[in-house]
Amino acid sequence: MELIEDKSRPPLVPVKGVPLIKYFAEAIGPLQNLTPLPDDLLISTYPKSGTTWMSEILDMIYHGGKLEKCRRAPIYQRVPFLEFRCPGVPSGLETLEETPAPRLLKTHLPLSLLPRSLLDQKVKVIYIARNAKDVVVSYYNFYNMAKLHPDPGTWDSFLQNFMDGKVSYGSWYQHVKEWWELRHNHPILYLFYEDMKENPKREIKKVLEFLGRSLPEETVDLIVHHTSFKKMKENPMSNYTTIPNDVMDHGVSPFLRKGIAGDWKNTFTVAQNEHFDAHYAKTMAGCDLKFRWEL
Ligand code: PPS
Repeated sequence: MELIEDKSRPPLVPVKGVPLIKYFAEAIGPLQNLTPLPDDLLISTYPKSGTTWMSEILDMIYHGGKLEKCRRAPIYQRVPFLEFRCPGVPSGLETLEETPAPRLLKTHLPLSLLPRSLLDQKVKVIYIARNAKDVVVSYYNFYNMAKLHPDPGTWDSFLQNFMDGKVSYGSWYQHVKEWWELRHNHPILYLFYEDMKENPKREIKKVLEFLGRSLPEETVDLIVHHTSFKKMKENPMSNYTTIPNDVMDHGVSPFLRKGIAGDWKNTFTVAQNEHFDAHYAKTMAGCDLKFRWEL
């Protein structure tokens, strides 16, 4: 683990045209040597789309719903975040080396930066997509509290940067579309955050089927209960409060902030919404992906 004194808000660094957090950009090269194991499972999302929620669900599935086992470590140690690097905290690759099989892996990378081996070896993927308006509001709050990001500026300028793909991980539009298309030639379960909110049990059953696993009904109910927003928010092993305060400041905004569909209405102005909708219609034209903006 390296020690770097100044880790405050460095500017994003483009990698193959995709802006990334500076330290994550430095991880992309070494990550390309990743050797997947046959039973690895990749959780892929654009940021703020329900990654942590799905990670907790999967860890519970992998441990047969045994709570004590899922409390063994914080979520970012149980589910290594591949491109993660941060001074003073073990990197994603370092964490991965310590992780026994069967492994759960997390990434937000677009396909152009994903280690090729994950695609070539057909590593199973669970992709979660969330409507762009809730993503950008969640992302703005996250940028404010997670100090590895540059200063987000005003909400209005952040919204425009998001629409222009000038935030960390680049374009939401391209991300959700390219992973959607990948389902034609890769084993992917493509899920939606809004569906998980509407009926988590139904979505967990889809996950079980995709994994070829089964669990007793009462265990599935237990997983639904313990991965609820309320339970995860109060669980230090899933709420990121174990990360040093100078990296994530929960006083600015908690990591588990609101956990609902449609919260964007509390932040978007009418004018911003109209501007966003017009751009959205153009950018998503011809794509058969349909999102729900509220429940
Ligand atoms: S990250 O940093 O990209 O990995 O963030 P990610 O985990 O993908 O997304 C964080 C948002 O997901 C919400 N969340 C949940 N919603 C409902 N139920 C559960 N259990 C849950 N766990 C996390 C979290 O609150 C963030 O959304 P916002 O809208 O900011 O509340």
